[in-house]
Amino acid sequence: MKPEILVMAPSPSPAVMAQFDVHFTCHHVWRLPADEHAAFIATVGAGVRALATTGTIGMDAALAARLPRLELVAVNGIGVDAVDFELTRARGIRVTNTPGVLTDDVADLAVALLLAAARRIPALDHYVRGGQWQARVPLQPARTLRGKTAGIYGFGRIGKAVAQRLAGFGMALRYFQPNVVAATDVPRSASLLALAQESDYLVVCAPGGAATRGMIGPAVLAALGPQGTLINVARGSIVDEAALVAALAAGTLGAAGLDVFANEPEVPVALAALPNVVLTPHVGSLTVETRHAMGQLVIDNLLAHFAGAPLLTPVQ
Ligand code: 8YV
Repeated sequence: MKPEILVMAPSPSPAVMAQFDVHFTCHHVWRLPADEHAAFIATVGAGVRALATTGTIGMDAALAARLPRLELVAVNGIGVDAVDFELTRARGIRVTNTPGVLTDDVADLAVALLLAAARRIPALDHYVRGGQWQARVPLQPARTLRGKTAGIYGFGRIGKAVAQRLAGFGMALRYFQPNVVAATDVPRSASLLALAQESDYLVVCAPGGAATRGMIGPAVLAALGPQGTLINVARGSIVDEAALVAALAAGTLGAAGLDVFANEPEVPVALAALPNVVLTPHVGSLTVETRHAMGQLVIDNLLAHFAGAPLLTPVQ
């Protein structure tokens, strides 16, 4: 008999979706409207041995309570901050994620947002499409990246990949995270506040969760300053979103490029109304190639688990 798994979200890769159904008896939660999810999970949950979930859905206590035979949570993403680890530890449930395969695309998007914010691409696109060019509306020049400092908060795989790319633009680099990173030429600032003070661009690449919640608040945003730009491709929870909107609206922060938000898919109306922000809908890893690789890693972890083999990318 094939193991039963609960699939919370689809992969855009047809090959990945085909493998799910070949190897497992799948309960595809995502095929139902959101208001039917709880009832569906209550019906099938008793037989479920593994959960295929995403970085943002994760697994909370309410979901886990419906899955009494759960052995493995396979996260299709690098971030595991939405998984209740106290609970998985207590119940001996293993957890996997998809590190490595999404690094380049997420770093690319961070750079794309930085460039778009620095060179004001969305506003200029609007300027051309809206006929303002033809109407000869005066344009202010943007600021160059060359010689400016990018501070990277969270210097893991993605942070390092962002640094590598930005070095190519002639930017100076710094980083901050609590533990010192060995074998890097990039200097570490004394604190997150110091990093913001020393940077023109603050690029957030840190993991979400309790340790980073609200770390980018009024003081850090003020330190980044009126010429400063915040880029976030990590988790919305790291930024105090109300403080961010207030700083951008008041001009005490220059600009922002955001792929992640505190309460996705909700985006504060006041944030979306600002001209000095570039917004994308949490798509750092959303390319055909990367989503296929992530989905394949989910499948391979599931197969390894049910074959009694070592997990490929265990978190716990
Ligand atoms: C995805 C992510 O949005 O990797 C992560 O932690 O947030 C993203 O890549 C998500 O997990 C896709 O399933």
